[in-house]
Amino acid sequence: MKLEYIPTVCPYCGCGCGLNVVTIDGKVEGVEPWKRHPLNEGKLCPKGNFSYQFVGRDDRLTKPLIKENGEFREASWDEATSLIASKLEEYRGEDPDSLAFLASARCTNEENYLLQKFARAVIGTQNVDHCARLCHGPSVAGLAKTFGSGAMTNSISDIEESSCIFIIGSNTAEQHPLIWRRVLRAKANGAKLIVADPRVSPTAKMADIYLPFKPGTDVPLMNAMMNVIIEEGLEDREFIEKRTKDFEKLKETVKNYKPEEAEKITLTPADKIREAAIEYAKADSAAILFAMGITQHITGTDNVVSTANLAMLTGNVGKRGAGVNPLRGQNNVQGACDMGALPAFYPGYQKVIEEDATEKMSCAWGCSDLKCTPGLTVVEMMNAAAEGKLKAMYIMGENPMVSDPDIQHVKESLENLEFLVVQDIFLTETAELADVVLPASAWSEKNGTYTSTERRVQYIRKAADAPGEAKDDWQIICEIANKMGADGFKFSSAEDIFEEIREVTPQYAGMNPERLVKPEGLHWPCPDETHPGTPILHTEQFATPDGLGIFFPVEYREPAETPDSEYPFILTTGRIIFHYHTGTMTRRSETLDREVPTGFVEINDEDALELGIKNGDMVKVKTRRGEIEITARVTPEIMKGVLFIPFHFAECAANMLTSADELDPEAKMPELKVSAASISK
Ligand SMILES: Nc1nc2c(c(=O)[nH]1)N[C@H]1C(S)=C(S)[C@@H](COP(=O)(O)OP(=O)(O)OC[C@H]3O[C@@H](n4cnc5c(=O)[nH]c(N)nc54)[C@H](O)[C@@H]3O)O[C@H]1N2
Ligand SMILES: Nc1nc2c(c(=O)[nH]1)N[C@H]1C(S)=C(S)[C@@H](COP(=O)(O)OP(=O)(O)OC[C@H]3O[C@@H](n4cnc5c(=O)[nH]c(N)nc54)[C@H](O)[C@@H]3O)O[C@H]1N2
Ligand code: SF4
Ligand SMILES: [Mo]
Repeated sequence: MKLEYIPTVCPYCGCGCGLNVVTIDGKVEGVEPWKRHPLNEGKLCPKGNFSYQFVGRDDRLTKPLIKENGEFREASWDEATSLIASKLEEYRGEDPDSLAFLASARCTNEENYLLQKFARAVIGTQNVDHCARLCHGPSVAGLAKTFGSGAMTNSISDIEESSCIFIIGSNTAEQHPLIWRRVLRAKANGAKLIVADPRVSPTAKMADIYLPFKPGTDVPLMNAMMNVIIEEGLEDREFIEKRTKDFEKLKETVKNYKPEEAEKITLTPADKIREAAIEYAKADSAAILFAMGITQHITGTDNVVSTANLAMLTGNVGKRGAGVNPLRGQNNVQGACDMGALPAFYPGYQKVIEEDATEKMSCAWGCSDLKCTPGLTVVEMMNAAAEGKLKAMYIMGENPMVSDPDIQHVKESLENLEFLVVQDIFLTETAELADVVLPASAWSEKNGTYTSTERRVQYIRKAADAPGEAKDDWQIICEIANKMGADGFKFSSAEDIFEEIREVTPQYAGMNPERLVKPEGLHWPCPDETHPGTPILHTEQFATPDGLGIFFPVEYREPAETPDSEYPFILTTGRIIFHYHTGTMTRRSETLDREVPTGFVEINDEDALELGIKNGDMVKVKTRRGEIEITARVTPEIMKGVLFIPFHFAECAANMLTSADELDPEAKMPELKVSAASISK
């Protein structure tokens, strides 16, 4: 018997915890702590602990599948990739923009880099996007506007040094458990914890100051906090003077948001707003942590801008224990964005609209027909497919039939395509609709790099072979590109691809195998091989052209839907600790599945009493898009008038109810956190 420990990185959330995969005679049998890993120091959350369980499932995809007369049949790699290559050539010949690509925050940097390169250099379209659009797109847009760069400003360990932590719209305890550990340590050292959330989430339960508030009213809440800070003279005048501009504009706007006025909109008691504002402003170093509660709105970018305004107002940027920290969700969503799997950016956030950048990339990739116009975003792709403008799609490692808003619309869109390729590790709800399904290897079966939420780039390591004929995503992309006669896809390893990434991505230029092999990895920006990496951004200057942070005042805008007599509740959606997104992995893990086998809707106990709904009853939840049947969880821990559904469960899918009609004008985010809904027995 041969026992091996292979150090690698957890495949789930953006914390980027290190763990050892344990193999017995080459088969994955478990995971063991990695004690020296700087982030998690040997600790794991339940998902990390059981992350090995789904890889060995016997329903893994093992052979390419081609659909014929509505049924899948097994095919050889040669047949499947030849078919795809000829179809893609056909659509490219008609119009490159009739094709679109979804990359994957579950895949490595190398794989995302290649998929966007394929879309751009081989097909000639900028239509490449991924789930960041439904996630931290507004963080990238909002922080680029204010700070000039859209990533977490500080590192995770740094949170421990905060004297005040303001968490808004993040259920850190359940969704980023190993960041939460640092929050608890800071608290044990005396830091004050302020949490704003419509639910008394496990995170909110630990707060020193809890601010309940109505979903979709983040802007007035934060404007009111800034109003108090300025009224009380607690702003950091020196920081404002030296490092920022347009403070007067902010002052003019927030003066109209007195806490008593804000209370009418947010339903947060005015004295609580005052208390939180003063606590945050008085702290030596105060950190803001936020996630989907802030971003998943048509005002997502405005909400993010508000967090940046608040931090600059109090001088809480560029120092330890402070900052504005969007907690990135997926294991490699930071990396997928860095690699340019976005329709408006090349690798390293070089803008598609800038001719210089487009010329540079054309030169690097040896192609001539790149356009300087951004391509379609996730929801725009679905709309274009429904309208027949998009003819074919290639989806690598995403499951929009559960994760995208308004699933009925997604289904119609995908069915309207002439040709759909899905590359996944399981036959998902989305793969069921494909013309060709390609089997990919999973995280423990390949080499490459992931970039965690704190911009830490780390190696993942192959521990065992993929099942059947499944291949690494990057190998599959290369095979199709080579069949199409493309240059620039003759790679023999993930390391080879990384060398090219370094050449075209300034933030990654200084990372080489000798440096990355260390357990600490490297934080970008790391511009050359002598550079130590950058755990804290904006210490001296912001990343804006003149180095100054910019205050952008924002006014309250209502969500796309507000409750009325027919749909009197606000439905919000999110996650729970045991499950991950569309459940393809956690629901195939027996330990996690046993914890929570299906979905539920949380409803406030007083609302439930009025409607005659008891805990455990089957209820119907309805919105203008559709309705689902689901079990009721009656609890005092959610605000009156608000419902909450975790979106992991296809049989009672929250996204049957959400809307894709309106989008954030800048980040194109749909309103996943607010829908008008009704509930009945
Ligand atoms: N267990 C687990 N962990 C995960 C994931 C998972 O699926 N499962 N997914 C990962 C990914 S990709 C992401 S993006 C992160 C997401 O991590 P989080 O953003 O922390 O998760 P959510 O549950 O979507 O939403 C967070 C909180 O927002 C609150 N909220 C609802 N409406 C509003 C509002 O209008 N304003 C504010 N301020 N708050 C509101 C909800 O009550 C909820 O407590 O988690 C990552 N980690
Ligand atoms: N209502 C509502 N909807 C939401 C959200 C919400 O809060 N509320 N949150 C949004 C957010 S933040 C996110 S990030 C998205 C997530 O949306 P998705 O990314 O669509 O969700 P996942 O379930 O993570 O899908 C990843 C897919 O990749 C596959 N996979 C895993 N590893 C590999 C691999 O190595 N190679 C390949 N090829 N495939 C692999 C998995 O089997 C799975 O099918 O959902 C969004 N949708
Ligand atoms: S906190 Fe995130 S990265 Fe760490 S073990 Fe849990 S799911 Fe994995
Ligand atoms: Mo996400």
